[in-house]
Amino acid sequence: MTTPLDLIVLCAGGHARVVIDILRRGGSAVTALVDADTHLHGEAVDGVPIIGGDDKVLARDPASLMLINALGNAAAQVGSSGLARRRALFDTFKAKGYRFAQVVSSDAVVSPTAVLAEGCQIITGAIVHPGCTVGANTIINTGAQLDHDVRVGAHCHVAPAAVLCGAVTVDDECHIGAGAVIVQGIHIGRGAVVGAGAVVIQDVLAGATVVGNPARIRPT
Ligand code: JB3
Repeated sequence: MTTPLDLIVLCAGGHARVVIDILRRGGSAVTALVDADTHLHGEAVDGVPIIGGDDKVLARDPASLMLINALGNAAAQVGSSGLARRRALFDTFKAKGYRFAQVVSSDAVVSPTAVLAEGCQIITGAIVHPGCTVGANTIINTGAQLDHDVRVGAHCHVAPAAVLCGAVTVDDECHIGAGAVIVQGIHIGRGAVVGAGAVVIQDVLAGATVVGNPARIRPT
C-alpha cells in the first residue's frame, strides 16, 4: 500500500475517517482531502487537511498522485442512488487519467488467490476467501465475509457484517445491507439493494430492493 505519490482522498465524511485510519496503520500517509462542501475547506479530518474541492485535484498532473474514493452511499437504504454518485465520481476522474489506490486493511483476511480491482476497499475485519473477485471502486466494509468463489462487481457496497456464502455473484452497483446473509450460489442483479439483515435464498433481479427473512421484493 506504500506509495511515493501523493495520496488524496475524495470526500471528507465518515468513510474518509475509516480509510485514513486503515492507511495510517498500513504505513501510508494521506496527503490531503478534497470535499464538495465549501464549509469544510481549511478544516482537517484526523489531522489531514481539507484543501478545497475537486478542482484542487483536477489542477494536478494525474501522474503525480493516487486517489481514494471515500464517498460511501448514505442514500442506499432507499435505493442505489448513493452508489451511482460514487460511481460517477470514480468515472469522472478515471476519464481524466487519474488512478485510484486500493485500500486493504492489514486487519482483513484476503486470500492470495482473490483478485482485487482498482480502487476497491477491503475494510477492517473483512474476509475475502479463495477464488473471490472484487470489482473496481467496490467497498467490502467492516467484518463482511466473502466465502469461496464469490464475485462482487464494480461500484458495490457490501456493508458491515454481511455474509456472502460460497459462489454468490453480485453484479455492479449493488448495495448489500449490514448483516445481510446471502446463501450459496445466489445471483444479485445489477443495481439491486439487499436490506440490512435480509436473508436472501432466491436470486434477486436487477434493480430490485429486497428485505426481510426470507427476503422478499419491497414494492417501490
Ligand atoms: O455504513 C458504513 C459503515 N459507512 C457508511 C459509508 C459506506 O457511506 C457511512 O455511515 C455513510 O452512510 C457513508 O459515508 P460517507 O460517504 O463518508 O458519508 P458522509 O459522512 O455523509 O460524507 C460524505 C461527504 O462527501 C460529505 O462531506 C460531502 O460533502 C462529500 N461529497 C459529496 N459529493 C463530495 C462529493 N466530495 C467531493 N470531493 N466530491 C463530490 O462530488
